[in-house]
Amino acid sequence: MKHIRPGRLALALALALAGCGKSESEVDRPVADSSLETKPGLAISGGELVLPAVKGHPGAAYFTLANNGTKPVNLAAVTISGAGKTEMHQTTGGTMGPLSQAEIAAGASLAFARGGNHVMVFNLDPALAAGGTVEMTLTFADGDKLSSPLALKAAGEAAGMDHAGM
Ligand SMILES: [Cu+2]
Repeated sequence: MKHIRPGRLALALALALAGCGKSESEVDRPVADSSLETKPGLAISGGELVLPAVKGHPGAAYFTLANNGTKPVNLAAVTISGAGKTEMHQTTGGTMGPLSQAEIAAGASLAFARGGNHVMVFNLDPALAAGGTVEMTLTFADGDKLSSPLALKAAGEAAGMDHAGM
């Protein structure tokens, strides 16, 4: 489990609140940081964060990570701006449990999708609302990072897995 340093969280929150959706990539970042947040050959698509029906409950994030590179990659952790804690989960036989690391072979992709793998998102900023975006950062076993926006969705827009009962 990786803890978000308070300073980093505050910065991420400020970026999320200042951003107006599509212009997030235009936000100035220190040069050293921006080089860490892209990983050649990898692409994130369909990123969304389904907000909990009841504030204070966990939400769930979904996305697809495609490895178009020539080497396997190991996804080790996911962090999301505006969230206190995240956990990768996998669903097997109707039971969900922690997913500590996921290897994606060259040419393969890994889907976090409703009813399957998902990222559980705890301690969400109560100010987050459907229609906005937050920034997700993936951390790989080799220390590389990759960032992508997640579209915020209301719980009602989610079909399938319900985390509110947990
Ligand atoms: Cu879960």
